[in-house]
Amino acid sequence: MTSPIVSRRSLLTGLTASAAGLLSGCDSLGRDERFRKALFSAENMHKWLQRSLQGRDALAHEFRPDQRSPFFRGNGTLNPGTEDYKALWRSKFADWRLQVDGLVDRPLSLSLAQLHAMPARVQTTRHDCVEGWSAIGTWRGVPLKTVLEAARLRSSARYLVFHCLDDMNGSGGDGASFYYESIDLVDAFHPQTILAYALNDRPLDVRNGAPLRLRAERHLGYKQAKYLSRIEAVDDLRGIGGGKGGYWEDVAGYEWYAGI
Ligand SMILES: Nc1nc2c(c(=O)[nH]1)N[C@H]1C(S)=C(S)[C@@H](COP(=O)(O)O)O[C@H]1N2
Ligand SMILES: [Mo]
Repeated sequence: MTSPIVSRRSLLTGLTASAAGLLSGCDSLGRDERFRKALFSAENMHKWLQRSLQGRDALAHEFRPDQRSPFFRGNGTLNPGTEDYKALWRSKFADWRLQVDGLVDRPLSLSLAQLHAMPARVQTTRHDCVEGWSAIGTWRGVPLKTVLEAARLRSSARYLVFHCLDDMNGSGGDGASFYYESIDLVDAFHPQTILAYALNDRPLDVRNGAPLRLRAERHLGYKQAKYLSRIEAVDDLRGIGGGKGGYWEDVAGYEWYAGI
């Protein structure tokens, strides 16, 4: 007889194992593209497992400040390097603004000083990059929820798109392809989702996304958009970029839902 009391861990292990069993045991069915898409989307499975077992508002682990990594390395763009960005940097970002628009009743254009004046959250968390490295750092910033409430997010909004200042093609011209990412409303209103302007008690370095970056602590590194310029509220991601909700999702097939 199996005990009716099942720990969350053994339930998770069991479910994961049976999901893996299903996947490997259904090779012939798995070759049917439509069937696989409908039933065996690892992304849907992952999302379902994480949210049903941990709850939508579960917090990412927070560390003590003395557990920080001695150095928080940079990854991806280390400096947007455009003329626009250089000018912003020279002015110490006094001329930089964060636009908040799309499906909001009150579009905002926020300066760094205005963001600094809003209530802040501080969190020491671990950043996990899919390329195989992690770092623990202390982030300080404004909860995204606060900004969305100030902008009066409309009830038709379903996703927030984060537009960045770095052009991944480096052209800045017609072929410009700026980094972007997106999250849904559950993550947008999660208490650890903040717009961070400081790392380890200092203003963000250019390497780590100055002047402002997203921290959505339940997600992998590539969701943590750096060099923010605009937050756009939308009801559908298909009209943004290549339509998959993020730069790496569009160009390299990364999963949009990068929950950890
Ligand atoms: N605008 C922008 N944001 C970005 C990236 C990027 O290249 N451009 N790289 C992503 C990836 S893959 C990771 S792991 C983290 C790295 O953050 P860090 O440079 O502060 O370590 O930023 C993410 N956000
Ligand atoms: Mo990454």
